[in-house]
Amino acid sequence: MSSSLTDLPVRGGNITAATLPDAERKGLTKKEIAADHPTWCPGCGDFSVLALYFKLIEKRKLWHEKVTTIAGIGCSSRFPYFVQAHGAHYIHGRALPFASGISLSRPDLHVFVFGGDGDAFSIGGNHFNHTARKNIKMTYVVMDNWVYGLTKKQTSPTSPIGFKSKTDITGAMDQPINPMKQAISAGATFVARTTHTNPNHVLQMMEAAMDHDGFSFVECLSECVEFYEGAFDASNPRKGGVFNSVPADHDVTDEIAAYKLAGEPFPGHFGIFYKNNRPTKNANEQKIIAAAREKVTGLKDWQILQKNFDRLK
Ligand SMILES: Cc1ncc(C[n+]2csc(CCOP(=O)(O)OP(=O)(O)O)c2C)c(N)n1
Ligand code: SF4
Ligand SMILES: [Mg+2]
Repeated sequence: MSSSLTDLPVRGGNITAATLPDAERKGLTKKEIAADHPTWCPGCGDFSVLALYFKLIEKRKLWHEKVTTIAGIGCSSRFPYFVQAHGAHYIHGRALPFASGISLSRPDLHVFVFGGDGDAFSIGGNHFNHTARKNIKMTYVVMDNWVYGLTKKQTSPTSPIGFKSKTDITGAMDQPINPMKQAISAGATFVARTTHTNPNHVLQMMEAAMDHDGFSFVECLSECVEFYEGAFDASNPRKGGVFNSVPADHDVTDEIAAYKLAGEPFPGHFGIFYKNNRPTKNANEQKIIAAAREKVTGLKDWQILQKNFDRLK
């Protein structure tokens, strides 16, 4: 543990415990990791995702200086405000490139990105595809509420056909994106689906995603009680719906089988649909860096970089 972290300022105090060996440090409590009081509407599904993120941090002893929480813009993307750790509330749709830079330059960090369906699949749609295909190590949880919440009810890329909103007053007419199919076909190496109404399952999925070495994507249904109330009732046993886990015999390495699962009509299944161990961009880049270092012993990193820039002149 680097002693330079001792005085690292964090809202609410300094990380004094960071000087202890890892084994002697206690996991953070919810009190230590919770920042501002969430400003979401009472009953919003996003509360439960946040509470389970705190649980994950506590359970896995992810200390302040080892975790970063990034988001774009939207109700769901307010997430980092409410977490007492390093992070950023970044530009709408641009959370993934920002998080990619962090992941590639700081392999010691757990990089988590949270956001909404609009942020992920509208304005951020291209970034989603490229981060997935590059397999950059991070966990991306999309809190899908099938609507733009923050801007007060516009059609989102996941809104079902017929959904009436301020941008489709007679009902949405465009084919919605299927986040699971999109993630699998873009090249995400971990693809899972969960819902805020099943807390244990959300925690399980986030934990499995965090342990995956690569780009892990979790679609988490998160109801917007203000602008799309009841959207997910059919997946909630407390509202007369059904919560079906991914069948026990599903082979998570079978891309075609995962794609088929993803194509089932709502409420479909919940769990890990797909997983593969393709090398990450993080690992591939490290190989190039190591090879470059071998060739130019005795030079500092910035001098190697400078040499590369000079070659471009
Ligand atoms: C460049 C840019 N375009 C548009 C907006 C307006 N805007 C803010 S959030 C948002 C959509 C949010 O929807 P979603 O990502 O689904 O998040 P939710 O609020 O539903 O959680 C839009 C269009 C913006 N802030 N920046
Ligand atoms: S508008 Fe919807 S998504 Fe936004 S905080 Fe309220 S309930 Fe949640
Ligand atoms: Mg949304």
